[in-house]
Amino acid sequence: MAERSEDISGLLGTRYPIIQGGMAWIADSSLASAVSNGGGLGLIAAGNADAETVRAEIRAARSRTDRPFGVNVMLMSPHVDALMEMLREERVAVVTTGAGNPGKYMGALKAAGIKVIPVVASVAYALRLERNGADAVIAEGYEAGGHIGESTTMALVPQVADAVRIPVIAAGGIGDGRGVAAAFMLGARGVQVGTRFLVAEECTASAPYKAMVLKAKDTDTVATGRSTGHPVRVLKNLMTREMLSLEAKGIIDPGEFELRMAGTLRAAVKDGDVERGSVMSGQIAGLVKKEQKAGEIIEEMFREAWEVYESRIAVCGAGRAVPRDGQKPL
Ligand code: TUI
Repeated sequence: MAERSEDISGLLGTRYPIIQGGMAWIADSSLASAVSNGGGLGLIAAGNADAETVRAEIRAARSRTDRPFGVNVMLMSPHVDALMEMLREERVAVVTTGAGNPGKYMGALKAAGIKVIPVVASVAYALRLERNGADAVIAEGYEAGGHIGESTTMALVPQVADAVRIPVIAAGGIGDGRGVAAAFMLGARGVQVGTRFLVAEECTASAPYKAMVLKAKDTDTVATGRSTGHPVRVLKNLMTREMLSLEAKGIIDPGEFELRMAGTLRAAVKDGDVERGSVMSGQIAGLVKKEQKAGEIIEEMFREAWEVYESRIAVCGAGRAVPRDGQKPL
């Protein structure tokens, strides 16, 4: 087992301890191979795609990179059983999971030599998956885009890090080197970044989707779908105004809500309909200001993380035996 103090680059076989978020419809072989070539772990998001579509993406990624990459499985997918079987055949390096419990697939994936890294939104769930054999967990906070839990990254990461022995990867609200440094201070041994990679040059999301992320302010995301029990963070637009109003009035039942949302992520990502579509994004969109190559994003984030660690740690007075005003410490 890895030493407790090591970051996850050894586990992942990457240069840097960073995973790209498994963003449905967005995270394809183009983005995944660019992130892997840039020193992180790229992910292909299976979303609701069928197994053969995802297999083709895996093969396309293999033609673009020799580095390891992974596949994110969204456990609410109707194709999940066939997907898991295909992933074992393809022997992908890493499988991350979201929006559900991967417990029943864990044994078979591990037997095929695949590293399994589930996303968790609570301590209890992290502990359960550690017992089931997870290689690491991604503790994803409320700041994240897409389907979200209740706890913030700031509160969730240290509590999960205290509870489990496997590495914890922080996700939700991490968009630059300050976020990376903060995540490690909270006990994480790696980060997962989604929103910042939405505007990577190699990201194939529609131009209007990218433009909306680049223009977003700190307060521009909202969580729709609370009434269904599956809140989803998106950028505010015509669709969110309509759906939030229906939810607030209590005049839409969960089934009808899900029906109306079907296809809206695809509409935003592929057709560029950013008014009626779901423009999933994390709260950190407000600091994402320029399009860059995925590899540049990674290099910049880790360079900044070192710089801010060295410059900010002194500001908080860490290690100061006597306060600056000369008084005795409390
Ligand atoms: O999965 C995500 N984010 C996603 S999935 C997605 S696709 C989608 N599209 C439309 C509607 C809904 C989803 C978009 N964004 N993040 C990982 C994540 N997983 N966040 C929270 C969770 C989670 C929540 C509850 C994982 C497990 C869980 O409970 C499992 C259990 O059995 O207790």
